[in-house]
Amino acid sequence: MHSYARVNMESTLFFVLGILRFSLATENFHWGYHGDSGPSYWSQHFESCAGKWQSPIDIPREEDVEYAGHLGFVESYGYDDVRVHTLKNNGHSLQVDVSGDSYILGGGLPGLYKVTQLHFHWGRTSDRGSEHTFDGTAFPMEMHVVHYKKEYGSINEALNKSDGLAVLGFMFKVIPFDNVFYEKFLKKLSAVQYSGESTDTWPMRLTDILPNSWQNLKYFRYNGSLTTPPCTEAVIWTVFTRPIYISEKQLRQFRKLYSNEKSSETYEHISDNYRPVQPLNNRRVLKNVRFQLL
Ligand SMILES: *[C@@H]1O[C@H](CO)[C@@H](O)[C@H](O)[C@H]1NC(C)=O
Ligand SMILES: CC(=O)N[C@H]1CO[C@H](CO)[C@@H](O)[C@@H]1O
Ligand SMILES: [Zn+2]
Repeated sequence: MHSYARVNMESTLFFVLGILRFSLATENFHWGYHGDSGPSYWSQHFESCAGKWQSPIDIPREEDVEYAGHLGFVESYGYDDVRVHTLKNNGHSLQVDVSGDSYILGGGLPGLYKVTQLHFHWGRTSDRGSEHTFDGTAFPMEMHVVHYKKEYGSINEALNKSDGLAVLGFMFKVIPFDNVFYEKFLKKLSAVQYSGESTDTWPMRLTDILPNSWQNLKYFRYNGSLTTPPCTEAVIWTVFTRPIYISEKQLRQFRKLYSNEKSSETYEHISDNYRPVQPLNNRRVLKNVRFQLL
């Protein structure tokens, strides 16, 4: 009796210490994109990052992508009313919070998905930066517009479901002149140079920073994950082929953001904040139209 209780107490203690050690290790780990906090270390702290259905992926050659006409086009409602309202530097990316009730549906999505935020991934130079690649080709930047399934009520609930999130991915391409729509919010970047800073923008329509008539465009579809820790496999990906155009000068403004807080002793720019492509592992990649001119 006596010794049983002792053994029991010891194992409880071990168990508690184990949890403590695990959570301390996880809390002390500040994930990033470089060195020993980079993508190849994430799975030591976030189990899902070693999963079988991870993102991003290299989208195979067009000819090798299965055509699934039943997908049709993604529809949206209220998208024109969605306002970009807060820009923030979260230390990993430039994140844009939006306001307004707006949903996407159709396009083979199993329900209504509510828009919540968008953010960007970019390279230090324009030969890289996107997370998804098209048959090995990277783009200088990629934007992710994040939605969660309305019936799950919140993004946290949705993260626990395999169809919880729907993310729209858009690639960027460099042109020799500025994109006037981006100029509007790039003007605000000086207020979010350091990690943790945020600023309200004057209301700007979400559709202004997407490609024209994006709903009628060709896309690739597959099941995957968040591309940042905790790498949860809860994302239905829709990656559009038509790029958004931007100038080199405008891209440079993203590259000037810092991943450190203003009070830091050393500063590093947020750059190459993309995760390398992950194995496809027999997943299907679909396309909604057979041919489309850009
Ligand atoms: C994604 O997963 C769902 C649920 O398992 C499945 O019905 C759907 O066909 C999958 N999509 C693709 C493109 O494989
Ligand atoms: C898909 C998924 O992540 N499901 C998990 C939701 O939460 C329950 C309880 O914590 C887990 O058991 C499921 O695996
Ligand atoms: Zn992203």
